[in-house]
Amino acid sequence: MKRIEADTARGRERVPPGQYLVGDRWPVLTYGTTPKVDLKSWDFRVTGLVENPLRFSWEEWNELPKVEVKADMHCVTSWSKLDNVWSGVQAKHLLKLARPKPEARYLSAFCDGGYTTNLPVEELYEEDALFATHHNGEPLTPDHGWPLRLVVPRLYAWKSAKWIRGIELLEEDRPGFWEENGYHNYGDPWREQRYVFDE
Ligand SMILES: Nc1nc2c(c(=O)[nH]1)N[C@H]1C(S)=C(S)[C@@H](COP(=O)(O)O)O[C@H]1N2
Ligand SMILES: [Mo]
Repeated sequence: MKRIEADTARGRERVPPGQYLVGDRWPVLTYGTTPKVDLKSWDFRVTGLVENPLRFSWEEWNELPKVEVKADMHCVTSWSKLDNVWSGVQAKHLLKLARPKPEARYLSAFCDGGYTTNLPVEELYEEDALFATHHNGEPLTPDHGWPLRLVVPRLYAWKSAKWIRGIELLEEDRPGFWEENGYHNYGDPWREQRYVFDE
């Protein structure tokens, strides 16, 4: 398995301003309740502005090549958890399979339970962005996103959608759940882009 040590901070201060460390603890941050997921009806889709729309059953998903990514996690509510080892499918591998059209500049991630979040497409071409099934060698627990979550370590963790079921590639940006409810549209922890009024 390919191993990636993410320099999520890109040479800047490792812990972004205004964050504190939780050590080995891993808080659960969910709006609402943990959805029940049935692997028999589960699928993962790549839709919208792609040359090759994709749909995977759980069995098909598990045939995809895996990577391991070591990365930090920064929640907008100020906790950070360092050195998480995630494993799963590298996001850019999936994009290569789906072949985004030139006009696809944004994407919306959609989840069981109805949560959504938006990202510029280039964020999923970063080495450390992945769709993770495992954390520190163990399958994700239901509260942390089992069976699959997106992990985008360079941005605040609300972009790391749990229980993800797919991504839709878009020409125009489409704010997700928290982005519609006062969080910053992009969410760079090193620029403290927490809320809509932060630059
Ligand atoms: N589907 C879904 N994904 C989500 C959330 C959520 O409420 N629903 N919360 C986000 C927030 S605000 C954070 S900080 C992280 C927390 O992940 P954790 O609960 O595994 O620590 O998940 C993100 N992904
Ligand atoms: Mo968060």
